[in-house]
Order: sequence, then C-alpha cells, then structure tokens
Amino acid sequence: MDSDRDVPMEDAEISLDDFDSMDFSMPNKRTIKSGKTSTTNNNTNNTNSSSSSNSNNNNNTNNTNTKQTQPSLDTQSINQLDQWIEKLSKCEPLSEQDVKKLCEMAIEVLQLEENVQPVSVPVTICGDVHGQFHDLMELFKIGGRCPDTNYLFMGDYVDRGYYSVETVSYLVCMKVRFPNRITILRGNHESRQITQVYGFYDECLRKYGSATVWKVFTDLFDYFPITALVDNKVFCLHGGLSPMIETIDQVRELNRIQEVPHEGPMCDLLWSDPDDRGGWGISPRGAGFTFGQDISEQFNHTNNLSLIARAHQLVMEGFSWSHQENVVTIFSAPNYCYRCGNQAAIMEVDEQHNRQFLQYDPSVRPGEPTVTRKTPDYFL
Ligand SMILES: [Mn+2]
Repeated sequence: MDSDRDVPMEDAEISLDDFDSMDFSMPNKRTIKSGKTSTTNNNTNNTNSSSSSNSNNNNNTNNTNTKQTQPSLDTQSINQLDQWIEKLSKCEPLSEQDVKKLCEMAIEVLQLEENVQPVSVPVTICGDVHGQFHDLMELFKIGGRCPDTNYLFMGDYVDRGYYSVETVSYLVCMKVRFPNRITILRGNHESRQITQVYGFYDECLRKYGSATVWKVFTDLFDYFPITALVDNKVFCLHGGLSPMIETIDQVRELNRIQEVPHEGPMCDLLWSDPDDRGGWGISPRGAGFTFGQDISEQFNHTNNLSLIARAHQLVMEGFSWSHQENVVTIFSAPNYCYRCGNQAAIMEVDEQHNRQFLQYDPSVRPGEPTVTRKTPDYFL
C-alpha cells in the first residue's frame, strides 16, 4: 500500500478500494468524498460500553429469513459444523479436506438462495470485514451471538486483513449451520481476480501450501447472493446502483453464478458508490459507477423502498448517511488495515423498522501491543 496519501481527516468517506490501484485498467485516482460526517442519528452509541448494553436486548429470534425452505441438517452434520465453528472461534484454520467438505455443503445451501434474497426483521446489517477475524468476534460480542441475533453481511470478507481464511471459513460455517439466521452477500473482493492481488490467494498458499483452498472458496463465491431485501423495504448490497437496473425484478433476472464480471449490472451492484454529484458518473475505481441523490431517490421510489444499505467504502465512524438518508454506508472493519484509525459499525433494524447503529473499536488481543495512536498524518 502507498504510504504517502494525503486524504484529509475531515472527510468521513475515503474509498475503501482507493487502495485497489490494480483492480482494473483504469488509472487509480484518489477518491475523496465531500460528504459530511453523519450526525443525524440520535441513537448512535459512541462507546463500546453503551453499545454492549444494547446487544443483549436484541430479541431477533423468531424469524425464518428465507422464502425457500433449506433442507434440515442431520445430526452428524450439525456435530461436524459445531466442531468446525469451535475450532475457528480460536482462529485456527480448518484442514484442506474440511474446507472442501464445508464448501460442498455451502453450495447446497447458497444455490437455493435468490439474487435478491428476502430477509425478515429484526436483523443486524454489517459491512466490510476484510479478514480482521478478531474484530469479527468483537462484532458478534457487540451485536449478539448468531443465531440469537439475525445477521446480514454485505460482502468483502477476505483480503487486506491477516485472517481471511479463518474469517470466511467461520462465516460460511455459520451460514451452513444457521441458514435462516445469517445472510452472506457477495462483495467485490469475493472474486478470483481481486483475491489474487489483495491477499486471500497468498494467505491460502501460506497457510495450506497450495491454491486448493483458494480455488474451493472462490468457486463457492459464485453462489453468494448479490443483494438482499429486508422486509421489502431496505435494499442491501455491497456497492450500489447500476444504470442498467431500474427495478429489483431486473436484479432477479441476472445469472449470478459466475465470476464478478468487469462491467454490466452485476459488476455495478458490487462496485458502485454514491456521490454528491447528481446523475451517473465514471467511477475512479475503474469498475461500477458513481450515482447521485436523484438516482437513489428514483430507485427507492420506483421500488417502494425506504433505504439502500451498502458497504464498500471506509467511513470513519463506521456508518455514514448520504443522499438525504436514501443511502447508508456501513463499514464493519475497525482500524481498517490495522492503520486507518476508523471506528466500525453495524446497523440493527428492529420489528418496527427502527434503526440503531452500534459502533465499536478494534478488539484488544492478548500478547499484542495495543495500538491506540491515531493514524499518522502521512497516511490520512
Ligand atoms: Mn468493496
């Protein structure tokens, strides 16, 4: 990563994939949004302690989230999955053989899901995790354990952090074990091309001695749903809108079981960003588009939505409103890349569709120095 960037700290939004200088052929430009830091939500908790106090009140236990019935697991599979989850909880990777078995089971589950996976409230919506395994464990402490709390993750589980293998293995295990309690969407990093550049491929080689585990996981990524629809009101996806998509039904018609394309509607859904300028704009990322408030308002009106929830961009407080609350960005990797100094957040949506943001800081790991300094000026 470059160390001489000069993104001003006043700006709340720094493009996550600002780092992604080699994703596509477009030259990499620094993306600085002029969007204001959100101060509009009065329910925001600013400390871990107040956040934690909320986590236990989260009674989202009484819903099945999917329309299609997932086949129930046999006792042997449940025991197997529980063993894997216990091992992964200690940040110990599964064996190659177990990863193969897990991904076979996961394909069975994910192929039954839809491009626009229906999800019921209450649910807790999460943004990028990027291999920061210990911070994912912190997320579950703050938000409540799965399956007691229902979760919707909006992609980017791998790359950047040191524990992509453990992170994605854990989330996929949870998906297979509790398919109606957790939804895992695809991010632009759940891709063969991107993971070869940004860490997951190398991590698999390092931890397993071959590319087999990388191959098995990236083949699985093709099955991840690309969007979710919470109670027909909150449209959730990794990136943003596409000039080729006016209605949610058009998303349902896509063939998603493929590598993330370089262009077209599926690419845009995983790559686009909201922007302060109106209309469609060329994305500095080299894939997807920027879209203005007029586009978000029209899309929400056409599809009778109250909100677009998306991830994909580093936001210093973990969440950020844009387009007059037609769009919210959620980012769940605190101190992103172990150096950005940002808070992380998740968004709880309750039965009455009230929204509450829970913010959290990096987990403290025993035996490791606690980095409390703010990100140095040379970086931000
Ligand atoms: Mn992303």
